[in-house]
Amino acid sequence: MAAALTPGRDSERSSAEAVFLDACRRRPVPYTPVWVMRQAGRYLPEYRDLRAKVDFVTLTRSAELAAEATLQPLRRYPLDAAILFSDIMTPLQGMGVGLEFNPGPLVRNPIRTPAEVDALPQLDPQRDVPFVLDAVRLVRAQAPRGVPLIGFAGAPFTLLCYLVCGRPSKEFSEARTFLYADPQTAERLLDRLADAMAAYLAAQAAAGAQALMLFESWAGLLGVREYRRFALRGARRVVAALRPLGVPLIYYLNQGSALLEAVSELDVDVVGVDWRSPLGAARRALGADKAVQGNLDPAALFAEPGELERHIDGVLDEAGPMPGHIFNLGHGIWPDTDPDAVARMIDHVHERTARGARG
Ligand code: 1CP
Repeated sequence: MAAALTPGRDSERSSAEAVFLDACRRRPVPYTPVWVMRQAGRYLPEYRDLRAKVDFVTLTRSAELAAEATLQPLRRYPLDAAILFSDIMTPLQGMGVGLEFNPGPLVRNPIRTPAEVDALPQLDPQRDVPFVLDAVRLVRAQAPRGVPLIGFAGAPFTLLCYLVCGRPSKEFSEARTFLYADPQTAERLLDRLADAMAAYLAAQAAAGAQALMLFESWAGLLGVREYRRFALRGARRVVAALRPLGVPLIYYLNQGSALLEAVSELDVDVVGVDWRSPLGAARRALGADKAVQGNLDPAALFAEPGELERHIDGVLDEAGPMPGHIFNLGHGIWPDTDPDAVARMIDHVHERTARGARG
């Protein structure tokens, strides 16, 4: 049965779509929706089969293959949302940044000088990443049960970390020293990245993405003053450009316990929280006008089944009875996770939170 593609009254929409999008907007839902960060990935044998045939870049630059990877976890599990299979660096590659993945992103010529920042071209999504927009359309046409699709991008500061350092890192020290050594150039780079990601996310929404998410994986490395000056500035600029679209906006912040009060100023619908902050405390810091997403420790999926249920219950109890919780892990799922543990997690969240039929 075809999912309704136009917004309508809740009763006209398929239920999975309504449940996830209603939870983003803090409306009452019949059960707590659940999806998993990095739900398409190496813990799934079907993803490993796909990767045995093609490399990661080919996977992200082919609309059919990216759509297939997006749909794999939806066929296996009763998930309440899909996330486009791509990478935060894919649009930068479209802008001409030389990149390899092994497995994390490696930037051939890191960007550090004012001239290098100014030479970064603007992103034209239709011209530079048409395969991403085609993948969005294919997923929308094929998603089972009317499951809604989340489009995403890297938040500007997190992209800056890879562009300046050139590779994954624990400390991203060159990126952080850059903020102190040349703050004006850092701000210019963040503004450029913000404009590019705003165009990229708007194009994903126009192609059919029903919610948009910014991944701020590394801003937790910053103190609150630098977070506000650099990371929040970039995220605000993206959010301001997207707000008029009327699509729910999600901001995931890793290691952000000390930054949640600053995040409360960001005009998003949902904040994704890592496992270090209990959701009750996160809700208090963020205020009543934001939904929360998270935040089971990815390591908890390695617990015995009964223990896993207790850890899930702990997250649900922290989230509390008020509307506006989307269950997820606190960061991406680990590649050596047992796929059956994921099935048990999703079923337990649905069963534990079932609130009976609602109109
Ligand atoms: O070999 C492979 O299969 C490549 C591994 C891989 C995968 C499966 C990479 C390289 N990226 C991805 C997909 C991906 N990346 C998705 C898919 C959609 C889904 O969630 O199912 C998403 C949303 C991302 C986003 C991403 N990439 C983030 C933000 C989220 C997070 O985990 O914090 C980051 C930081 C990246 C960079 C990146 N790309 C790949 C890796 C291994 C990394 C992390 C490197 C590092 O630790 O710095």
